[in-house]
Amino acid sequence: MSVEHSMQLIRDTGKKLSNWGRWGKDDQRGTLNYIAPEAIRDAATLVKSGTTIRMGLNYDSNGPQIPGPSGRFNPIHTMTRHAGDAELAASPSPMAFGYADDIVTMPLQCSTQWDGLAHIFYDKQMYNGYSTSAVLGGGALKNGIEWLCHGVIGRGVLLDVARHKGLDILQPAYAITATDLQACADAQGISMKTGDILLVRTGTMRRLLAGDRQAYMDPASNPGLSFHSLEWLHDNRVAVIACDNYAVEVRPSEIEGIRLPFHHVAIRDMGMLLGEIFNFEDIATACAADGVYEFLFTGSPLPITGAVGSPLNPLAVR
Ligand code: UVW
Repeated sequence: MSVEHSMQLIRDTGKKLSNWGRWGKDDQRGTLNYIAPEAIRDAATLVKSGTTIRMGLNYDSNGPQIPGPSGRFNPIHTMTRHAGDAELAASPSPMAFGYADDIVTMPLQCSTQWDGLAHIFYDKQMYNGYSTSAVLGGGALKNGIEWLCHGVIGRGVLLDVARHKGLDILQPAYAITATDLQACADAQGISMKTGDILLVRTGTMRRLLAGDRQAYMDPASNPGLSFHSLEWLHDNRVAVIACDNYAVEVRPSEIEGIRLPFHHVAIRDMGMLLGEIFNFEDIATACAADGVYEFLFTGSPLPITGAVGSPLNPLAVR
């Protein structure tokens, strides 16, 4: 297939699954609009014991990034005031008061993150038809991540595809199909509902947790969502998808000449937030132990004005 043919497939799929205008011509929240207040109320009833399980990584130098041409690196945390400061030591407060301050320098896309709706564009347009001229050096004037800060809370559903297939980790470059998602949901007793926050486990996070960044970040062998699963997400009115790999979608790309075809349609045409580099190991263990794969999910982005992504601390509350 030529790149032009590949791009035509993206455009045709994008048009078919498009949500542009569905929530009005000024919308900047995309499929988060699927999460109605009733869905959040219902999700709150899933809290039985009050146990919280985190699904993100710590932001530190042990992150997944291998510095290279992408410009992404692991977080750098610097203290600007601390207990050892000469200035503080020289003039101790009579109240024994002291303080510490700090700065973090990090690409917003370097670890557990949301990819926002201004992160991906093609044919000079982004979600809801906004022009890419609204995403220049000053940040995103449209579809900035701050528009999503009220809403990433609702029913979280874990589809543990790796476990469903009897594997610790899906095979390298395995593309998770719509059939896989449905079979896994059926086996776990899950009926998808409008506005679900879908979490898909490939198991590949185990590579990173074992210290193998190279294997975790390898673009030649990453299991993830197939481009052809997008229709299933659309039909099931999924609000958000997050995965334990680094790009949600399978790598290498299934579509010749197009690096991130799933991103193209999910973010730009459907208006769907993508969650990357999530850690589902603990939640998967808890779900397998009691057979309950649904819970209250919370994980809003930071309201960084004009940002195209954000770190977060995703939690499952059971
Ligand atoms: C790109 O690499 C463009 O995106 P992501 O971080 O979403 O994988």
